[in-house]
Amino acid sequence: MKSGFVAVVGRPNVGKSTIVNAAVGRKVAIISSRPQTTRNTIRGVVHREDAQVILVDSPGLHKPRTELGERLNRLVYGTLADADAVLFVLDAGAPIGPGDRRIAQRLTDVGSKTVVALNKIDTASKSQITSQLATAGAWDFAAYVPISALKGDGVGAVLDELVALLDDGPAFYPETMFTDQPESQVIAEIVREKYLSRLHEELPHSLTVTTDEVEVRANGTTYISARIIVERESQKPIVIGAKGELLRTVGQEAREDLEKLLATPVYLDLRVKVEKGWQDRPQLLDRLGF
Ligand SMILES: Nc1nc2c(ncn2[C@@H]2O[C@H](COP(=O)(O)OP(=O)(O)OP(=O)(O)O)[C@@H](O)[C@H]2O)c(=O)[nH]1
Ligand SMILES: [Mg+2]
Repeated sequence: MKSGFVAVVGRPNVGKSTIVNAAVGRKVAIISSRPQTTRNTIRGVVHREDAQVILVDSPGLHKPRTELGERLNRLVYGTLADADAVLFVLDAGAPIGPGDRRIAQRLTDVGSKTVVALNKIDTASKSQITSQLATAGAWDFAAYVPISALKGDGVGAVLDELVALLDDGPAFYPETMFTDQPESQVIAEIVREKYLSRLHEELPHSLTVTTDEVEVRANGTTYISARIIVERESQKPIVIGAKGELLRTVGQEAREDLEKLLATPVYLDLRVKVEKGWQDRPQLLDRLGF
């Protein structure tokens, strides 16, 4: 069988995580309409008859403005070195810009075997798609596939192109495994996802979540305690909401997802904490797992 690791790269918000979820066939990465949703590399495992493809989802590549941003970019470029192939994602609706060119240059320099997915074709016009393909075609990568990850169109074709670039190898993961994330990370990400769509402007970037405790109690309930961390005292009341309403709604929705995931009743204890300027504090970033 063919097998290998594929780094999924591209600018923020182009749909990398949506593609990974569609290819794996279940939700392994959270998704939102805001850039910088993904903050860790997440492996999603695609099991096929003829191949095992491990898609390494990563944070969008952007001009870093904080220590966190720098770390995320380094993380992504680091994954290229270990990858057998690369899936470079473009947004069909947004003209190819300097950010895309920088990534393309990097991939060419590293000599990565690359498939380009032109995503979101469901919202782009025919002429937009043609002109994007013509521009990107100048990079001379292995294949170019127009897709809509949202509708699932073309995702199989992308996988076929990637498999063609991989060598024969073993299955790295058992068939029952779809992601490499520890449970505590999946839990924290689910809580963060519930906030992303509800907060405006800069606040989503100022928020992170850590799981402090996961314990299955004698009565079969999983007790989970998680902390929502914000950067400023003024952000705390926003995250909690009037009369605690937002915190309650987020807790409720996250709990429903977690009960499905863990197949047990869940007691979710959420607290909000201020860590001043956490995105620029190296030691704190270490502790938070970045
Ligand atoms: N119309 C349309 N929207 C899409 C498609 N794929 C993804 N999206 C939307 O694009 C937004 C971003 O999707 P994500 O998968 O979170 O993007 P990402 O590249 O992982 O973003 P970061 O992790 O922030 O870098 C979400 O609102 C998705 O629903 C698509 O094929 N068509
Ligand atoms: Mg993502």
